[in-house]
Amino acid sequence: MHDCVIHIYVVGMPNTSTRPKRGRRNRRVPREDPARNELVSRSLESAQQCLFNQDYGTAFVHYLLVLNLAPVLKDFASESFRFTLFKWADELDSLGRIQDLFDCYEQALELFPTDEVIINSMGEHLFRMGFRDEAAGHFHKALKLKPDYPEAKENFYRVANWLVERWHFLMLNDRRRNHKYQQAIQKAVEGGCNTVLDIGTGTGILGMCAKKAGAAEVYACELSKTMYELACEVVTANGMNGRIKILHMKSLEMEVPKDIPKRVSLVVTETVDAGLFGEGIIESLIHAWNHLLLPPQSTQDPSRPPSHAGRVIPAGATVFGMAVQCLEIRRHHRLCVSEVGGLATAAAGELHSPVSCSSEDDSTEPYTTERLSRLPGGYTPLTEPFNALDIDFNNVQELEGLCSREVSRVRLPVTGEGLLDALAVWFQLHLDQQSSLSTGPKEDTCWEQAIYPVQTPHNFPLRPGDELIVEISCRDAYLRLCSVAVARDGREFRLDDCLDPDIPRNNPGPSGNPNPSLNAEAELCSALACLGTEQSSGPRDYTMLECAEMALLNNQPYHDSFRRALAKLITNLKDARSVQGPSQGQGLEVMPLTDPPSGPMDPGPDPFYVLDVSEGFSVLSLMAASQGQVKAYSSVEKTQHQAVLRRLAMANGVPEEALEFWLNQVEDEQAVLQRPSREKLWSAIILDCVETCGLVRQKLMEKATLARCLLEDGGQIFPERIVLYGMLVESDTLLLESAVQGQEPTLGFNIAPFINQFTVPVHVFLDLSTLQCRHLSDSVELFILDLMNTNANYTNRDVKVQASASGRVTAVPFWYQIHLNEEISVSTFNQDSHWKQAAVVLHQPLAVREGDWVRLAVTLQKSSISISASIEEEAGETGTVDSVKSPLSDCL
Ligand code: 44T
Repeated sequence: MHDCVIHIYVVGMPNTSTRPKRGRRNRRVPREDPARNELVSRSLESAQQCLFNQDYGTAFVHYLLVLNLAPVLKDFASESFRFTLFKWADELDSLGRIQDLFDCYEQALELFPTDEVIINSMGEHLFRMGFRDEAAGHFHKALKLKPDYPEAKENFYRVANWLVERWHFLMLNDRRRNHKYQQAIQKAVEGGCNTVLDIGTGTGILGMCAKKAGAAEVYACELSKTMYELACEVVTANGMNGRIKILHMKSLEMEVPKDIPKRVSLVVTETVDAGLFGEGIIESLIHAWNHLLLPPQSTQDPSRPPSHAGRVIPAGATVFGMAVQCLEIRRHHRLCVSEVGGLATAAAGELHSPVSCSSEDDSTEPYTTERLSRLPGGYTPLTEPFNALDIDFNNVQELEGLCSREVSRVRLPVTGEGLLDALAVWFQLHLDQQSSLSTGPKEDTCWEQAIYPVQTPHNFPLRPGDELIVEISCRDAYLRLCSVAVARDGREFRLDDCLDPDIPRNNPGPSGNPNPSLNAEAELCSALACLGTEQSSGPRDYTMLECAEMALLNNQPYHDSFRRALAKLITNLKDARSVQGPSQGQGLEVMPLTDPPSGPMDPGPDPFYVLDVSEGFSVLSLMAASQGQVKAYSSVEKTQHQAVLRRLAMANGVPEEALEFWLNQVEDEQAVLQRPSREKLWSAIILDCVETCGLVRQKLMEKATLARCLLEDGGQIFPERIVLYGMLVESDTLLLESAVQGQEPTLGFNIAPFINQFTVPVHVFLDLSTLQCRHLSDSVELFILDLMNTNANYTNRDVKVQASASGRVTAVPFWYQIHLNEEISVSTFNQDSHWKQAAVVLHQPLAVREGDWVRLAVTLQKSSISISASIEEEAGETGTVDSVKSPLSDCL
């Protein structure tokens, strides 16, 4: 690329730095210039030739030259130019030349600044490289330029959550919270705090409250670019432009007088997450007290007027904790099964989820978040709520001391019987002396609770009379709670170590209570024996799995279904081969496991080739290999994960050569779907078709089309078909999470129209079983995706469904039945599932009366679904009526 850049300068082409000014003096009438025309036409020819020769880098430079010299050719050459750009960008990407890649996009956008395809594609590169905010910004821009552009729409919907997180809607819809903050701010300002800084202003709401209350000077800072821009729009729309100074920066970077002229008397902030400290409030407030706030009201000199003292809203917080048993948490954080899909799991070694408060590992988070009241299967409290911490935000010494404070230990009387799965944490935020907000599980609040899962592999039933010993500390600005031991009958048992490796691990059963076949006392003894009374012997070796991967591994029905479907396929293929006569295969790497070869010279029958292209960790390939006479290829990428599969293979008698790691062999990850070798085809290809969030994976149908071409006669894609189901519901919760509701201004401010631009019609990661909603219909088949015959698919379908009750249809939640073959299927709406569900929130609620027929127009473009609903005026025929409109073109 660099030599090409030199070429550009030689011919004097303007690039970013030498862009001609658009001033009037520079605007010349283009002259006819034969030499220039000659250069243009030669370069265009070269561009086309290079493109033909697949020399995309040179083609790209020629196109740049042509289009800069002769902008009139833009229309004519735009398609080829884009094509060249995308090809060249892919090459640069695979060469790791990231700067060059983005330079090319910048140059392309100089030429085509409003080209939504280029902007969207740049977003995709940014996204792949982990620049999610920037990527989301590009998708948003592409969509603004062309609202119907399906690729940008799909991309935007998938990432809008990073731009404007969904909780903004919840918080703005939470009137009680808004009102309490407003009151506290108003009181403080009226009491004399007249210079205010809003840290983490979001939409600008707290800053506007301060201004409205009469504060003389209001400043606000916001680190997210999108939120900062939104706050500027909102403040202007509310006539406060110039009266609130908004800064796009992290409060920690602010200085007096550079950013604000002098120290302020009030800091307002709601930079708290479910675990209180996760947004860095401790660090921000220490910095604010040291650099941005007036000194606090001192007890020695209480006469100092509030305008001369500094204070913070919220004034402080009280943190609570509680130990719980919860199957839903357990199956996402610990291995709960000793066997899955016919494979014994003991050899997997210790598996952890990435959520651990004890680990030093940077890749772990100390807690996850859940709304306890909405967890499927509920939870059982094992202790009373306990006070874990009190913190005064107006005391800088206390804030500074927090992280250097010694680890404190609390002993909690166990009040309930059950397995210890997690500590749940919530807090009360004291806005001032009078008013507070609680994020507790029993409150009617939009807040989630912080969940500190227990990661130990032991099954440890607690019972009343025990004492649970919990350590509380603050490290890296996170509050950490860790259950360390149980005191029973005067002895203390550590929870974080298993000193005797000979004692079998006692996996907690997936169904809740300790294995009922063991008598309770034996269960207890084995659990206790597993726990040392000594000091821990240091960190053990473990492998990390994502929470969804852990839940998948714990999902026995899913794996059993695959096992049966694979076995059936292999049997059919064997039968077919025996009809055709003995195989002529060569290069037979795999011996049959069940039917050993008769002599050393006999290589045995040709194996069946099975490819599993599941994303992340999957044991399906190993299950296939364990069928015998199968050579399985796994797409598991991480070395640690491959090691787990190798250990499982060995422990389950699967020969080493029966399982290979496909991505170690294919050079280019894009080429993941190809033949096992030139002369062979796959007997089965396992496609991972639904993401954990509840959406169809991107490019699924393209993959299926390709996969079909790589199958041997009688071979199969798993799944062969997926069927989308949905139902009509009335759910206010879904509305509250998707947009600021109602016509009324929020606290008197006009905010909704601005933030609602970031409304996304498809909600993901829903738990339909606990979603607060009224069902207004039975479930109905919405769409079929046939992976074995993609020609049979379509993009639009009308479905009629009858309302089973009167109400307002606000959303259509959906899920999938994944058909492995004619008889065997798994559902993504199932209590053992690692999948969540998704829902389309209707643009406008639709009022229905019981018995009405509703027509749902379902569209699947790429892999993004949209649904609109209308009342069917004509009396409907019974059942659902489909009208297939346009065929889904085969993507290859
Ligand atoms: N989540 C609540 C967190 N910021 C709340 O960029 C509650 C989650 C939640 N700006 C479900 C329900 C709920 N300087 O825009 C953000 C962030 C910004 C800063 C400047 C700083 N030092 C910071 C720190 C953060 O502040 C805004 C709010 S942060 C947290 C909000 C309804 N799930």
